Amino acid sequence: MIHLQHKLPNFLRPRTINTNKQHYHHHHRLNYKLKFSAMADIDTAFIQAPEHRPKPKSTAAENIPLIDLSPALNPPPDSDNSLSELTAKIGRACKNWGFFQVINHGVPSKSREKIESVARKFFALPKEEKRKVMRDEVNPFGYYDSEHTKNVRDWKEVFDLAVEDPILFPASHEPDDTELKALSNRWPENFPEFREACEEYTKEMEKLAFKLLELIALSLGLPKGRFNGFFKDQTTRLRLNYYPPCPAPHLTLGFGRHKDSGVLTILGQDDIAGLEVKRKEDGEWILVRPTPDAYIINVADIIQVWSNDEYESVKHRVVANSEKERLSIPYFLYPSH
Ligand SMILES: O=C(O)CCC(=O)C(=O)O
Repeated sequence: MIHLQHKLPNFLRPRTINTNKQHYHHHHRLNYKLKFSAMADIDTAFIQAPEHRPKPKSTAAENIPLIDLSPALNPPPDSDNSLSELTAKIGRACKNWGFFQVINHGVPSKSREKIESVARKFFALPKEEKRKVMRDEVNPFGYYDSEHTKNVRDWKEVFDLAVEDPILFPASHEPDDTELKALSNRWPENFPEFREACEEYTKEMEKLAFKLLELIALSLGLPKGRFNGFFKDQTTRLRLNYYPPCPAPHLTLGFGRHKDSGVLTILGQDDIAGLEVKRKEDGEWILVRPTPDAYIINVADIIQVWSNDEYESVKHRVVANSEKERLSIPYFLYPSH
């Protein structure tokens, strides 16, 4: 009897997986996908086309700008100067990267620790428990474990909640349909700390989001409250992203390439790197190394419009990790529907 494994060329054998690009192109793609996924024992729905797979080694030589928000939150005596320096830094970061990190942002570390702790407990629950609060066709809030980005499945699980509860959404995608529907969050049973931690955290995020929005308005030479009027009946959401370890991180992504469609995003990532940002100057994917207690901010599509394309919404993605799980918590600021 012939052992299939012995017939496979060296680079296709288990444990000797070679991520060299040349090999990808030498083989018929479908064949390659099937063989590879069988060995790594993952569903082919997760496999990225070769050009979208992570590079064998991430570029992290330079990190995205790190900005200290204290001049805006605890203004020192010469606050005019330091505030204008701060807005200039934010303006440059938005223009050159579309991404930056903030420290001294005013969010208590206790709120962040609490939400991280309940999120980890939630994702550690048995699948049947998590599926009790599963998203459905009518209501997109709750748990979901088979998200697709650009038709490829992401190696992650998520939990979504709306900041305004209930939240008003158009009843259909038809442009002429003015009917609205009210949707409510779903909460896991017998887990009151989960809801409390999420609600407390979203309040902190909201304060930071409006502070950032004002700084961004100032950086564009606009009055600081220029954008504040668009948020009555806001459709802002918070998401918990859980990325389990993945047996084939060279073929998959935790979250495929995408841009955020809201106003801006405030992302808390744990200490496991995974987020990559497409650098504007050369299109390279740059790994955002975690900075303790910092938040990552990115310009999303609506700021791109509000700034007349001065600040562009930038593509990003999340690479998977073969050993470690990763948790991230984005807050997506959205105006009303
Ligand atoms: O997990 C991350 O670091 C980024 C997540 C993200 O891009 C998103 O949820 O839109």
